Amino acid sequence: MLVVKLGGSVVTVKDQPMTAHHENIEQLAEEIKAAWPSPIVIVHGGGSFGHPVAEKFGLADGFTSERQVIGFSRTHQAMVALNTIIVDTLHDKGAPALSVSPSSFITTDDGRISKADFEIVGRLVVRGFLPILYGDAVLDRTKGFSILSGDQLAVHLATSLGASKLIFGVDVDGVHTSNPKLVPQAKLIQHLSLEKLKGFVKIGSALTSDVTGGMLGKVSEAKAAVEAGVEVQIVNATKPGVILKALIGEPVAGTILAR
Ligand code: IP8
Repeated sequence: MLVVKLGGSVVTVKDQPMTAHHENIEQLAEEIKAAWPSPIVIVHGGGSFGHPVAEKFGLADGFTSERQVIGFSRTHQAMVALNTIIVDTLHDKGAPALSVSPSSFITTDDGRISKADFEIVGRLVVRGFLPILYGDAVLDRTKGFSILSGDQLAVHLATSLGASKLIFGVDVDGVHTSNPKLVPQAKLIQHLSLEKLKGFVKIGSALTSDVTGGMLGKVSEAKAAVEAGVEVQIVNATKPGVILKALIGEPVAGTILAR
């Protein structure tokens, strides 16, 4: 079983509210269909759909006022809208994509997944479906609400379902020595062992998020998957052919995180 997390910056145009990146989605749907029928679960991020709405209503801070209830619904609905575009595109390519709504079966405790029955997702895969989940607004035991990132969800799915590989499709080639969007000399790190990974997370935490460009959060989440024996691969999903190669196990530029 393979779990693929498609980043919000891949499937949406990040600086344009509620704008899907149709070209990337079409390309990715084609590649996922080409790798079919191997057992695959897809998770996608929020990009310009979920994040602006969640921020507007301060959902990440938890429940603080009644007006956030509509904000929770709207955040979820923004994610459903993006999910529908992705699922429809996969259907057009002939893949039996099936939308699975995280807020309906996952709750968190202080932002971390505390209750979830992933068995249904595994059973859907066995029955021949291609489940498509997403980062979502979810109920939280201590905070009332929280925003469950697609990264955390993908790691939990991969470990619970015993996936052989977890692929993160992002908009850069992998983990670099610094943020490649800001530092042109940044070098790609092709392999990160668990030992190096721990050091990386430690060093990264001391730096600003500008330096790590969102990669730190991903790597920190991914650590749990690596510890559980799941190989994690971070690749550039905006480059045609890369996700297909990662799915069928062909060599491709990127970062491998493994024990
Ligand atoms: O983009 C968060 O998922 P992410 C989704 O994977 C929402 O962090 C609802 C903002």
